[in-house]
Amino acid sequence: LSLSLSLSLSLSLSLSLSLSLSLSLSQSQSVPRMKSGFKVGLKLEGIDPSHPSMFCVLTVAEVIGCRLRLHIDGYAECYDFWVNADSAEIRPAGWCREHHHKLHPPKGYSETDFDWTSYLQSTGSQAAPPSMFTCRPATCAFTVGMKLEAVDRKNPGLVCVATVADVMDDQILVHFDNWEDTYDYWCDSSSPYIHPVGWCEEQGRPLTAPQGHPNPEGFVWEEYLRETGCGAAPPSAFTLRAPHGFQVNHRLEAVDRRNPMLIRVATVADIEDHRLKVHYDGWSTAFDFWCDADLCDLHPVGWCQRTGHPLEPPPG
Ligand code: MLZ
Repeated sequence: LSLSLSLSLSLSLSLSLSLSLSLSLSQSQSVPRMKSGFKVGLKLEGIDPSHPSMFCVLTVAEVIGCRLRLHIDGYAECYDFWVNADSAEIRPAGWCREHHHKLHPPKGYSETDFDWTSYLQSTGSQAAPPSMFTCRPATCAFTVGMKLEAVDRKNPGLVCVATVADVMDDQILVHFDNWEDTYDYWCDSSSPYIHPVGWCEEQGRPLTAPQGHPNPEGFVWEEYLRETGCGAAPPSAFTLRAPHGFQVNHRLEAVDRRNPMLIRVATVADIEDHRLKVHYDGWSTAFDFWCDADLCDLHPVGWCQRTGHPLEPPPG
């Protein structure tokens, strides 16, 4: 009796733990509603993770559960990357043209002579049908060209002058004025990293002027907006999200950062309002890392089993 009592106790405990965890998870982290239909060889369009401003021609190189390894056509395999099949960053062939985004063609093709129909024919391949992509009808109040103040996520101590460089559904591409696109990132209107014009002044924090600004210490928004002929993003467009619900010691399943093909048993080691520190169970704390709570590579306990993905247990 005591055994079955403690068993059912621990079962309900783990149930309530995973329940509280799934409440704090975003759509991209939970078990997808549909089984993914992606097959090796199918072609598609998507964002190059090392150049977030670029949409590229991609091929499915490997499928594990509902995760895909994508190859950037014409480029070395070392640029391959993993996404969830329901990622917002992948789109069917023809999406860029239809939505007026520039498509970066495979190496060896110029922008003007790339054409999906002849490319599929000459490579003897097929495009992933639109029905395989998760549809995202959401919108946002930002438009391309609007200015804002944004955290440079590669230098998180800096809040810098930035511009909405692109919009896709409810996501905006944050670009830092006069910097290369390697600092760019996609986020939605509830991101804790973006603020309206004037936020730094209000908070008594320094604002980093655009690179090469003649007087970076004396940067004045009014002048800059006039000079660039741009408008500020309206404060109402920003919708700060609630803090996440992760708690220290919550268990989860997390993609291995060094070998993103693998998913490991992990534990929440520390928390902040919008971030958490992930520890891989059984590994040195030297591998612990801080990430945003909405990172697509974090999943609830049971996710691997339910999506047909191997789970790396703690070593030993
Ligand atoms: N130390 C770096 C900071 C770059 C900051 C860019 N912010 C968008 C450099 O000067 O290269």
